[in-house]
Amino acid sequence: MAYRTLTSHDEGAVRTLAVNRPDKLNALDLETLNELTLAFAQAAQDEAVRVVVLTGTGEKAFVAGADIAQMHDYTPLQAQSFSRVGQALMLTIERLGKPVIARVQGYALGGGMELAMACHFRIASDKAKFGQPEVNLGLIPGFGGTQRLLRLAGRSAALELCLTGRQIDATRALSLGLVNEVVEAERLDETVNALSAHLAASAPRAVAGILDAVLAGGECAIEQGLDYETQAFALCFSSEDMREGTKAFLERRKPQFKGH
Ligand code: CO8
Repeated sequence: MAYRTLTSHDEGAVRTLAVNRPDKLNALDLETLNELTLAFAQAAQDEAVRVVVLTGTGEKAFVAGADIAQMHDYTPLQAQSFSRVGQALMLTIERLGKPVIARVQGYALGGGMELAMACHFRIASDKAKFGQPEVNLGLIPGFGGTQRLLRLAGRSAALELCLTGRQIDATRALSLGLVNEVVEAERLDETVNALSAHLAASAPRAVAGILDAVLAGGECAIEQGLDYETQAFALCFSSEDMREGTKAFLERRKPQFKGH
């Protein structure tokens, strides 16, 4: 499938999607949101894809936010629709059932930070910058930023970043729990590749169960969350990989997961 605003390439079971508007610092216009939604839906359906890496083209930006030029003339109803398209994309990513790694090499601002927060891992270069600068535009985050930042980093960080609109560097993002790891820019690809290879070799039924139990179960009362965990746990027993994983342990060898 050819995209106008994205690039997509597969290496083994890892699909890398890159927002490809480097002259606009990969800002998210409506077409990009729609193409990302399609690309993630296809990655979800394609059994050969076990892990998705999401990044931006060029060194300068992961994604510098929603496209301000496009938003400038929006009516409230267009803004509502734009926000809903963005929020649906973020939910599609979050509930993909396969791990999604944000490879953040530069600016992750506004909608870009929201996009990174919808992913399951954020690996950042030491040159990355994060922020929710919407308040500086007379706006608030509209792709789920107030909610995901609150859940990832707590109320004080969410209020600080959203109310000041300040940029923070990767080290501060790490200290807030916003990113998983910060590495030198030159080591970003090798770090992302090692993580994606590790995840791609895992049993997909178990991986999907963990994502579901943590993400869906984590939003409920503990009794319902525990029920999610029980259902996901039980479902693993339908997979050949679970028999293989436990057998390999008993036979003191490494498991060979086949994805069934
Ligand atoms: N939208 C559109 N174009 C952008 C954006 C953006 N978010 N960011 C950068 N660009 C464009 C610039 O206009 C410029 O284009 P051109 O060369 O045609 O003039 C090009 O990218 C390069 O940018 P700069 O010249 O500004 O590069 P600098 O190195 O000087 O600055 C910055 C880099 C600091 C990242 C700067 O570009 C910047 O501040 N960008 C905007 C960051 C921002 O405010 N992001 C938040 C946007 S609002 C948002 O994301 C809301 C999400 C929810 C929406 C839901 C609404 C309904």
